[in-house]
Amino acid sequence: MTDKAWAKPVEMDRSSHTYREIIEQPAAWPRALAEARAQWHGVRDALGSRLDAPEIVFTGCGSSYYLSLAAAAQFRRKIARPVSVLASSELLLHSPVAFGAKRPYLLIAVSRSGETTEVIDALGFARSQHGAPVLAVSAYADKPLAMLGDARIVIEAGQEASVVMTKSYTSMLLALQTVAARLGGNPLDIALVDSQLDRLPGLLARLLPKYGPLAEHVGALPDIEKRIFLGSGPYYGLALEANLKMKEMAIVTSEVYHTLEYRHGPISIVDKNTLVVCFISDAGYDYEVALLPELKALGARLFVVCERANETITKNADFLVELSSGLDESTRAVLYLPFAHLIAYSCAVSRGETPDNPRNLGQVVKLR
Ligand code: F1P
Repeated sequence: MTDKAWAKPVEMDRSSHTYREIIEQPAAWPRALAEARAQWHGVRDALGSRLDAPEIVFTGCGSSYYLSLAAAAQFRRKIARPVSVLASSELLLHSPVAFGAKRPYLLIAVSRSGETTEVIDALGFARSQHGAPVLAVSAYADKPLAMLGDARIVIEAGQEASVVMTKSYTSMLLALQTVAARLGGNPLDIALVDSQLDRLPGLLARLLPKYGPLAEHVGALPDIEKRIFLGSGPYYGLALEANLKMKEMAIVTSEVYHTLEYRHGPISIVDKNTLVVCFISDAGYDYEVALLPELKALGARLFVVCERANETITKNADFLVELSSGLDESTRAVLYLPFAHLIAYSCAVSRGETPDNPRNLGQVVKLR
């Protein structure tokens, strides 16, 4: 059952800009949605019929690669065309085996900074070798990526002082959900999606005070040695990002899998010092929930985020976030991530790390 010890806030330093950027997501999201909607007409005018390319390819690095995976899942719900995702280095260096034969597509290049060398070089490769038009998605208008794109969506609400991406990821994901609806082209669906996305900031504003202390308590648990993140479908890109936050902020090893993949070998390491963070979907609900008692039987501590908890979840989740959003699994996807941000942040601070200055990391990877 849920550990009530978390009811009192964890004593920790919250003065960092990383923490501030995590908790200001309810304020950032309306801005991100407004920025995306305001720029859509410019994108449509700049790309014209090139928006109707037979395939869409996302590319990015690090968090922006994981964001691309999450965004692609959103796009596949709204458009009938193939949507592919490649880490920028794969597109740039291994396209024959990573992408396949040359074929027409629209490239959507994602980068918070707009300066990551691999993304910029991948844009140049796609343009010169594949003749692909490019939609750039970034937080900065005056950096190379946005300036090189044939069109751009700049989400200034995602601008961060932090090295690690938090609100930038969720803000750009919301922007891409806004674009996905518009590419679908149905005015009624666009209006419905916009109205649903507009509910997310208020939902998070309610959920953060309710469950944030729980996440911070879990991050600070002293006897956790292994940390596993599980997510599938629209949540796999989110689970990858949650895992990266844990690595980047807390400087610990952690692992991430498609939820049901976990049984196929990696589950062997689970013990009483293992925390498993599970992002429960709607489409996979019964199958994903069935894994929980198996993990508990092996001694794992379970942090479960779901829309609604059934009896199995309530019985097996040590720590439970029930979103009760009233939204479908894809539309509500961003709501899962802030709790993982707080788990990672709290774990970092409890281990004496400084998330504002993570070891071995810089805000941008430049190769020259
Ligand atoms: C991509 C990235 C980040 C990572 C670090 C280095 O940045 O890999 O995901 O956390 O900051 O850069 P960007 O291309 O989205 O600016």
